[in-house]
Amino acid sequence: MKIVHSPLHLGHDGGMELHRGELVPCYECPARADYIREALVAAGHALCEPRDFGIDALLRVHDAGFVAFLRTAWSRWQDDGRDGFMLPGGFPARGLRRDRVPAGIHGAMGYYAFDAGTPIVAGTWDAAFASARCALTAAALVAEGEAAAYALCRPPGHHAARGSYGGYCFLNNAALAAQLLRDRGLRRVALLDVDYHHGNGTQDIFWDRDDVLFVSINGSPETEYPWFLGYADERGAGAGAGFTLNLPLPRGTGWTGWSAALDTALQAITGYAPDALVVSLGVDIFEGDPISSFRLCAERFPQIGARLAALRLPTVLVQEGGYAVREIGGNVAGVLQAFAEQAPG
Ligand code: Q9C
Ligand code: ZN
Repeated sequence: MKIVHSPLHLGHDGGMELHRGELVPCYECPARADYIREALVAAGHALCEPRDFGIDALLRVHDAGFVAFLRTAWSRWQDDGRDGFMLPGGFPARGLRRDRVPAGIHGAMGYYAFDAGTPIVAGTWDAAFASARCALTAAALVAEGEAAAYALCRPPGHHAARGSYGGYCFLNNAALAAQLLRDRGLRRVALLDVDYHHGNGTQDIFWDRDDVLFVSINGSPETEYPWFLGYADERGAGAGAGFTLNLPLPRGTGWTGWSAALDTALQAITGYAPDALVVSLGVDIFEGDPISSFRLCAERFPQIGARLAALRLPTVLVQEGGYAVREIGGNVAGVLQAFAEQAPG
């Protein structure tokens, strides 16, 4: 199957994240995408570059002010005489104003970010925009008749909301893919997020809509990042009431619990009778992941792929997390296997 990927991801590198009280090199590193690309090429998949899309494509799911912030953040940081990497030092939490975007770069960063784990460096905007174009291109390929396509996105996207970034994510690649499918005439899109972490950004974007069903299997926010979204009682609002489904699971969940949640998720998707499927494919559900706690062994990934492919829906797979760098390529290739067998080329 077609793998859409851009080398521009390499520019998003060198930042540090605040992780459990320490500044450490980001777990979300360039080698992740390199290992995935190598494994997929070795498995016979066809690499292609993303097409051109303009900023307007991003504004289908993101606020203009937010996108402008991301696009200009690094040059504003440099104008402030700084180098290295950007992290915020404060956020508009309870009791603070959120109706004004501060004029200075430090305040603006705290306004748009929601954690101190998502550094911006010189190449971040080009990488994030290219990552978004990969997802948009994969969705366009599927809208044009491919049975399935995979976007090798880096940086990932599912934590990025309409107007905020965090969790290693800047632009919501999967949401952009789902929106493009809608804009190309597919009437109902199901978005299944299997990343270990809850896709708070995707949920935010589609919260009040019934044309995109958001289903997530995620570590319980009681103990897991992003902590403030991803509970089972979040079901959507307005026209979107009933079109969000979260299936939170406790730390340490293994295949029995996870695959039962997948059954529930697939049942909800089938009941929705969508015209297409977008998968937020995080492989940080792997037992060897350094920042996650589910216990799925490598053999489970082909099984997951087979169950997704069995839906027989036009499918856009979008890379999200996965930080066990040495095993990441094999795990992603495992998921894609059944799709490739179904639709060669
Ligand atoms: N400062 C994805 O898998 N780690 N993102 C917590 C808090 C954040 C994971 C550190 C994990 C984000 C796409
Ligand atoms: Zn994750």
